[in-house]
Amino acid sequence: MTQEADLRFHSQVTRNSIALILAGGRGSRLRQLTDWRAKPAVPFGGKFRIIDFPLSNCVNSGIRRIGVATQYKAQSLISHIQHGWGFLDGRFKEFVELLPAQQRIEETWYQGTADAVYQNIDILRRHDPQYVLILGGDHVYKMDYSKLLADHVEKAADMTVSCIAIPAAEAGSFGVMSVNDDWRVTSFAEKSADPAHIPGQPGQVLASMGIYVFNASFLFEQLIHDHDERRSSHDFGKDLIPYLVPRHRVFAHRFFDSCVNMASGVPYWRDVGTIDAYWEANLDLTHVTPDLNLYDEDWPIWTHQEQLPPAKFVFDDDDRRGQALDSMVSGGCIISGSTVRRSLLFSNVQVRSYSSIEDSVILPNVDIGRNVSLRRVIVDKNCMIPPGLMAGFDPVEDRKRFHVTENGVTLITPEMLNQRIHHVR
Ligand code: ADQ
Ligand code: ADP
Repeated sequence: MTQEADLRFHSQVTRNSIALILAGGRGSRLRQLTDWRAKPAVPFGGKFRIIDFPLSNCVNSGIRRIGVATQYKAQSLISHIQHGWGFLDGRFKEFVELLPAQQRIEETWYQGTADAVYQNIDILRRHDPQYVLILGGDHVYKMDYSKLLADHVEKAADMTVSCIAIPAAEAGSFGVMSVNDDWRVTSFAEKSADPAHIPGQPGQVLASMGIYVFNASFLFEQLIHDHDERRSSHDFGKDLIPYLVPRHRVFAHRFFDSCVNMASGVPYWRDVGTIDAYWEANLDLTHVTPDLNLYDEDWPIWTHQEQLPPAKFVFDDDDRRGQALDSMVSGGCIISGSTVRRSLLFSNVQVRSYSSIEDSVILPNVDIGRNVSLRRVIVDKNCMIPPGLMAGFDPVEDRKRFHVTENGVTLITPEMLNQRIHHVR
């Protein structure tokens, strides 16, 4: 195909597609960070929330008809989408539509992931798409979905699962597949203790990314069939894919072929599902050449941007310099007479005199008092850190009030401090 014909083909398949982002999961391994918000609403990268990544991937790939299925603690997720993504409001038939679990078809909340799609089947049908792209709302990555869709169409697949090679030791949290020479899926096991290794690459398995393309009419038929199956838990990974693999044309798509971010030659796809992984992925962004490039103008990550003044670094009354080194500092922050090193500060963080912040991730709207020392800490949104607090130096002491991970990262939330900033900015 010429490049022009190729582009035309891509834009035709994306125009005929609708994306459904499953954003209902709790993400309980993120501990208290998901006590009050769904995992897709967890702030990431100084300005964003996790859901901004799949949403931006859709828009940048040319998919502008998007549903977001919400369930668990959805208030801040819904408000973020309304504020940040309201520009896709249905004009020109482009939209981001919120689909809260609302017992429209069933008298139950969404059960498995397939049920979350089934319960919106009439809404999907009404838009009459040719292809349905199903995405999780839980991962940070940049991907051109138009290449995935084109691959699906070219192989005349009924369903395509996007995949990535991962170490076999991690396979227990994923669906793992085997493929033949044409990349047709020959077996699929969800969260198996004994997954098939990639031939010729011992120690590596081909994991499902939870990203699926279906021919729309095929999806609707299969969802109805699965819904009527009493033994099914109505989950794509547990029930639907293992049922479809031996019976229909299910293909795998290599993420390698559609990944937009390959800074170090390795495709970037992060779960950020644990406090340690979350801390590491955020701090990685402060490095000179991070694995995830947020400054790429060809594949911007869109979000809800508050109108905020620039970050400010000032001397205090005792002539102590306020400074940040090897760090990222967002709008509305004020650092006075204190030092921030190797850290990521989200919007509206104030750090007062004689304080020191190192290797830490500070979420929006946090006030850090005088003489505070924080090291390897995550501070949740709206915390008021009292003067003199030390955290990240003595795990035994920290465990009395805060959550400390195996790798020694300390999580501090307003509930743990018994102090919350009340004015919501
Ligand atoms: P898990 O990661 O265990 O496995 P799951 O908990 O089913 O996935 O969540 C998938 C996505 O759906 C997440 O974005 C979550 O927020 C959302 N979700 C979960 N329950 C929901 C509900 N009831 N309503 C709406 N949204 C919901 C899946 C696949 C594996 C694959 C991994 C990749 O089953 O095969 O390897 O994703 O991470
Ligand atoms: P986000 O960062 O996702 O905007 P917030 O900290 O603003 O999260 O909280 C998300 C939602 O949970 C809000 O509706 C907030 O009022 C609610 N919430 C947070 N903490 C508590 C609490 N301790 N008790 C009851 N509701 C809470």
